Amino acid sequence: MKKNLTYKIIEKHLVSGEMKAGKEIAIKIDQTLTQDATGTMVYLQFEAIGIKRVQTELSVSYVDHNTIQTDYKNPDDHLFLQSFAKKYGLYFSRPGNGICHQVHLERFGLPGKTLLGSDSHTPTGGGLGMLAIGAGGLDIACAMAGAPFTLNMPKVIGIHLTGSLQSMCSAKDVILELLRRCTVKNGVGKVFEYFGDGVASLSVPQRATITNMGAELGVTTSIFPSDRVTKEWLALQKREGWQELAADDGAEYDEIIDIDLTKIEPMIAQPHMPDLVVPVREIEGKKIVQAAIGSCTNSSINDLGIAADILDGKTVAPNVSLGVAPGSKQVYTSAIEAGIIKKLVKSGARMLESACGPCIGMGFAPASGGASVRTFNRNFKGRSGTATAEIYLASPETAAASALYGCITDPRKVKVKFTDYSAKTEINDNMIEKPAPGSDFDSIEIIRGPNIKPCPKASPAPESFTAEVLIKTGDNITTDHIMPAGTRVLPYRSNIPEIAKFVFEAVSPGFYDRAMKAGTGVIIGGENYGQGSSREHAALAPMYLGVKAVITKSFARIHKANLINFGIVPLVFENPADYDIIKEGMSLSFPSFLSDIKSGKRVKAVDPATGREFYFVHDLEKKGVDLIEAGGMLNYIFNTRK
Ligand code: MIC
Ligand code: SF4
Repeated sequence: MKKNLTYKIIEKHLVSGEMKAGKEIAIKIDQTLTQDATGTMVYLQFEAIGIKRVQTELSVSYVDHNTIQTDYKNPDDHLFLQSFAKKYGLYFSRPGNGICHQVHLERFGLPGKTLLGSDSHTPTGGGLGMLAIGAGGLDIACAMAGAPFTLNMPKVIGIHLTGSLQSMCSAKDVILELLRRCTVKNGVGKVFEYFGDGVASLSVPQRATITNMGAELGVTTSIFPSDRVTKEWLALQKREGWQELAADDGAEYDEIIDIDLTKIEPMIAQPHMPDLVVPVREIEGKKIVQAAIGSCTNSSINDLGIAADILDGKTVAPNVSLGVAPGSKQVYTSAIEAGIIKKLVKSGARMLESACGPCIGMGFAPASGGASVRTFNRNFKGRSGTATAEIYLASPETAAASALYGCITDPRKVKVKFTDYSAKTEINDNMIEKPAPGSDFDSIEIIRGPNIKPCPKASPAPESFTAEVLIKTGDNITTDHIMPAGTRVLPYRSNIPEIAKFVFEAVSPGFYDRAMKAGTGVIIGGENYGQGSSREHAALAPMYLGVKAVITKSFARIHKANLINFGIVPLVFENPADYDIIKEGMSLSFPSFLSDIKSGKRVKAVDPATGREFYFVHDLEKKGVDLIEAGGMLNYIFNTRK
């Protein structure tokens, strides 16, 4: 059998299961990463599991999401994370050192390794030939404790690249084109593996832009081969550990998608979904109030350099505020040395911290009703911090050209000769703390501020219950809808009772009060429920509010796993027409809930008002059933240990 690269890496890491698409497998995890907004819960859970030191080859704790620090909550989290890393054997990337995915790519990622991260854009590492997967925090805690990661063996889709990009067309346009073709929901259960002659024309950061935003396709991960380009890039980073990795010639793929890079043109995602993609030329001229360059998708030195070269000697349009956030301290200092920052600041750009910032609604929100062109990866409604804002996603070329002209602009109208800044890379790891050496870890004290509350546990699954339908949503509900982020909410990531008050806040005001009153609830959803981020708070907080089951037409991968980890059953309508019959506010009785789950795939519910029966199905395998029965992963671990 001619093997694809994904197959080869999984085979090397396989702990159990059969490598057949859709079958449950478990793989060894070499590296983990967390960021602060998900990390505090991960480490509280790791503490609860009770292992003394991390068991992976390498685990890194980053601080990049909550860096605004309007009060004690965020800095308290940072101190907790820092002290935790020291005690348990992790590297700690201090606030200011940059966005986890960019820093991990630069400083830790290695071809052929598996990486599990508590952030959905962990597949950025696929740009280096890693098998890098985003997951919920509890899965990361378990991987750090040495447990293999369980997933369904994905289908592998070969993305066949030919040709090379034309001037002003970029890697971002490639992934936007794929989003246009495949949409946000068709990647579930798949890996996108890139191959073909076109690969060599893309740099590692360009590849990483593509694999990063594969998250928006819903794929398990995306991966590029590791070739000479990878080797040279790692050498630039003064890193060792390169190895050549590629699919066998003529390798088998479940499907092949052809992309001729030469034909790619500037693309843009319109509000409010990353797959509402059109060529930039089709919506040229739309006035904007803001442009932003950065985020884990496009914040490498060349991304900033492109903007600087376009804006060099000119001034940002008077109606536009341009924000630039370098992806890492390394990018920032290198860009200073290369003169990029000077060009940007002279043109009127506002330099932002090396952090997620506006991508997750932490500052730099657009004006009311304003349009903003961002090089980011998500444009869900309200995520920017302004409910009425219109967020467009595009390349650095398009964002900079639009900032210059004050309206959405096809960058091909700007004539610039770009400099390749990658050789300017300056290395200095002084903001990365190494795990403490020695053996007196017990004496290291964990610093725990008042906002850090223990992770709540679910109760074991009941045999029967009656629940209120707390909400009925449409398709493509994101985790930002379920558990919003931004300056008001993110500071409570370590405090579930408080953050639970924000569940479905914008979609269904009063959800929290209804859930508290009902005591036991279920959620009804449409297709691709829970797409977007890996935040387990979107499962943990509903669990805390008494949600026992989420019943949908289909689920996004990470959210579904998070629900199971916290003892909430993900169910799918056996008869999709029942979606129209079940209404918000009605009751549903589950007369034999646990027995149904354990004995087969069908769960029965009854409307007590009419006696009408409904059937829902689950696809849990043995481990999933055990987790539900126990009331989630933490209970399961404790029970099996007894
Ligand atoms: C995001 O981009 O939505 C986030 C914020 O990075 C999340 C993680 C989180 O909610 O903390 C993600 O992508 O997983
Ligand atoms: Fe941070 Fe945005 Fe990337 Fe999420 S998508 S990790 S918020 S930069």
